[in-house]
Amino acid sequence: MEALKGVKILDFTHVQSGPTCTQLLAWFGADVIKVERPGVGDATRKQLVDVPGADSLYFTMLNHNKRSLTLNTKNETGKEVLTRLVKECDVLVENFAPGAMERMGFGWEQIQAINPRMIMASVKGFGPGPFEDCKVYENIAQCAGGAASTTGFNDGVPLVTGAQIGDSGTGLHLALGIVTALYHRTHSGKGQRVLASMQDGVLNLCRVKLRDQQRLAAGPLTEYSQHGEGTPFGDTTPRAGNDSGGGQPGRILKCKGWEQDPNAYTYFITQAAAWPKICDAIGKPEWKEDPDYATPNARLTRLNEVFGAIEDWTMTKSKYEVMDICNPLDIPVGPILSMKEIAAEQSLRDTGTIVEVDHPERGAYLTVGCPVKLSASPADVQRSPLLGEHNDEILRDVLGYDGEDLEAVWNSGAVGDRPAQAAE
Ligand code: CAO
Repeated sequence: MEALKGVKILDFTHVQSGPTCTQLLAWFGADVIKVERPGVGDATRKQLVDVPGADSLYFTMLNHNKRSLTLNTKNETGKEVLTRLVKECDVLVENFAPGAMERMGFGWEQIQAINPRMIMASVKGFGPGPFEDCKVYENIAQCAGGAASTTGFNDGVPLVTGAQIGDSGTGLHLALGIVTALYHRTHSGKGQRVLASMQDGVLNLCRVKLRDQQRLAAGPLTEYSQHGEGTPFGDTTPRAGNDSGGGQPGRILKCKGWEQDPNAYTYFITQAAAWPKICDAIGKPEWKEDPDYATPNARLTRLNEVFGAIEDWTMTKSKYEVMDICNPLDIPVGPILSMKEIAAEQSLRDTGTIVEVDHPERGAYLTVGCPVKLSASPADVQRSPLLGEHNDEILRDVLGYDGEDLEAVWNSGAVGDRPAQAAE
């Protein structure tokens, strides 16, 4: 049974942040009606195109299980259709530039007046304040949310990360806000405004770095490699390279084949409890009792030497052999997996984390399925809709247009040109 069955989402999202959110809600069973500009659609349909003429992977991988309605919301009939949609739906989700919904005539006040039960959820780059009017993309959010200043090596430039913490991360935050507001509505009977700003979302994910900013007042951050290397700390949380963010030192270390394979590496954590087993495994049993190495505090000023010795050992093994040896010993390690390896990983296929989907324009492609698994409500990944694929179906079944009324909507141009097979 789909957990969100019966919940209708009016989906005005585009690009990545908003679509991630509504895709999750669709996987949990909501009916997601994606509204797009006639003849144009979500800009990502035609970005990073790999199969000429087909919707891009950028679009298809973010818009599964949705229905597509093309609607010009600046056309008078389009506004009437949109008003009916607002009455029918439970949640409106949007991530337009600030002020776009208001300019369309569908700001929070108008939405509440049309349907007091409606939840209106938005992603914006920034929350209220000096930057609230700015347009924002992923990497800007990573920079403004504190991630870039704390990512990279201490002697290098700030770095952005491949994990889309600004877009997909904020989409996740917004989805939680929406489900929470839906729960609140079950006893209040009222909708509410839900806002997830990308800066807030990134900062939430960088919480440990604000922790370290405050710890600096009490002295050097001893678990950072730069402490043992004798590099003084400044007055702000530094970039920590591949140091682990917690109290158990860790590093990325070379494994056998690293000279040819850019991903022949493992992450290795010197968890305190596992230290004796680490010493035995790497052939340094004397370090178990030696006061210079035996305790976590003693090791903090020797991390380069410690990890150097561990790397001498990991370089004699493949990243999978390191995993096979360390796991039974409760030593936390993890291989650096390439996207090629992840795509081929059978266990990820078995759990529905990697899914092969068929698409009428582009054929079969791989996507990432729902990352959250509900035991009674498993997600069934369905291909993304073609532009305007569900126009007739939504106008009839959701909004009750029929006969002349339906013809009038088509003839107004509000939903674009009628597809050849439907026009008769
Ligand atoms: N019918 C008629 N008009 C429509 C429409 C429809 N169905 N759908 C959208 N439009 C209009 C909007 O009303 C808006 O018009 P106005 O500017 O005249 O009010 C316009 O299309 C485009 O909106 P936009 O400014 O949001 O689009 P953009 O491509 O210029 O900016 C982005 C994109 C992402 C920078 C901006 O939307 C934004 O900052 N969003 C919030 C933050 C966010 O989500 N960023 C993450 C994006 S993923 O990296």
